Amino acid sequence: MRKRVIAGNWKMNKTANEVKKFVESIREKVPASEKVEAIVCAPFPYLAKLVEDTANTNIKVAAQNMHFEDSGAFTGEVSPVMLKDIGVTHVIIGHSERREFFAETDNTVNQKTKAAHHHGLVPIVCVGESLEQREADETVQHVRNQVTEALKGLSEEEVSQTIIAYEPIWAIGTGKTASSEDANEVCREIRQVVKELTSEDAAEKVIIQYGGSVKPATIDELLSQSDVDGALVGGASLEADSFLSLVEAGT
Ligand code: G2H
Repeated sequence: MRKRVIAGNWKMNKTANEVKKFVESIREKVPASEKVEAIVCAPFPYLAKLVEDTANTNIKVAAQNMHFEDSGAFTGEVSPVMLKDIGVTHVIIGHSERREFFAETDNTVNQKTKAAHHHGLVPIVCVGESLEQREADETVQHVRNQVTEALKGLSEEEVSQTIIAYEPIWAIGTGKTASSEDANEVCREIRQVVKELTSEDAAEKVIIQYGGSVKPATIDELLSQSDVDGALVGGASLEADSFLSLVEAGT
């Protein structure tokens, strides 16, 4: 039985005071459960304090991006070594906003995914098609390619410990959610690619999330699908109550 993973991606939102209030209102309420893992993906300036403030709770802390190099002359970048050093456990890699606005490619996504594993961070690798690709019936091929490129050079164990987030670009922040059947179809396809690349065992273990306008009202149906193991949630993860009900849906 795979764990459900609910990750709140705050994107470029919140002040330090808002982060403090958010953590205060959820820290005792996130359930200790074998079934669900709760992660907050915060902007860099808040990560170290968040790790401190969530110690001995059931909340894990993730970064939203990182560089693949350990250190060096990369002004403005943050390395996996630094994230690990402060106690971050997960990192989002290749979110479509990074691919679109910050020139992330399948190649950088692959390098970052490998670097994350190398340093003991769990990568949450984002894939997903544009509206044009969906309308041209290219969704499956595009997502299969993205997954294949992202996982290149990873060991079977690393693949099985990767989280893959399927986020159709046309559903991100638009209020349009893929139907749970459509989401499941692509998630199933992702599991199939993982199986082809590695083994049935790795495919059974890999966590596949859906992301794109997930709300407390839509999460139950998504989680009832065979191949959707959780959600990567933006807008609806910003408010403590909403985030909590998303996590509770996974229990
Ligand atoms: C997709 C998602 C979080 P939202 O980007 O990764 O955001 O739930 O706001 O569509």
